[in-house]
Amino acid sequence: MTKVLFATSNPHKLKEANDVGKGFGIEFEQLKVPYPELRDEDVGKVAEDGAKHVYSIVKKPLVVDDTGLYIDALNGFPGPYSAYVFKKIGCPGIIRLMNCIADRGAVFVSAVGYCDGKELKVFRGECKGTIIEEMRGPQVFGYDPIFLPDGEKKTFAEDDIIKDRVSHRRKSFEAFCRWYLTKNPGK
Ligand code: ITT
Repeated sequence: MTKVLFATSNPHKLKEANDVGKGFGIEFEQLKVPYPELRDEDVGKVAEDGAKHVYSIVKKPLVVDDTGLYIDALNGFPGPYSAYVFKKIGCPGIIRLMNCIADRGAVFVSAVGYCDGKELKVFRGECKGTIIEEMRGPQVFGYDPIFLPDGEKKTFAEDDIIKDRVSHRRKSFEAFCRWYLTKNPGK
């Protein structure tokens, strides 16, 4: 297994990254180094800045993941502020904000930032879906109980196999793993 450091405080992100990584022979190892998050509409910019910042501390190649839930009818809110908004109002607050709103479309965007001192890269993954009117499934990871991915009947919280198959993180980490193996053949 090739090991890659993953700077995150979030054990769910780590697990999901490793579910992707194992198909590529890559194991992500948690690095608990907090970093200040840049304020930008684009989680890609936040991830890029975060990777650069953590690299300047640990001086080893690493990835970070910044994720946002962009709700169409709320002009992309909470987007890059998803962590703050989740802490303040959680899923019930989002359901209330969407009360009587017919357009339930939303997209999860995950951006993996990689920095090794020479290269600074970003890999994005998106998953479109809808915000449902009540929470479904265990309240384990963020907005998962209110996010129904397009074409599925279960929320991300109700079915982690579906999440592993179609999620924003599956796509961003797959793109990273593919690129990383091309860059480090035989590793
Ligand atoms: P880091 O240490 O990696 O930054 P974090 O939990 O603070 O971990 P973010 O800054 O990317 O992560 O915050 C995004 C917010 O969106 C946070 O409240 C999460 O709970 C939520 N979130 C992120 N990915 C999610 C996913 O796949 N499903 C549901 N909610 C998610």
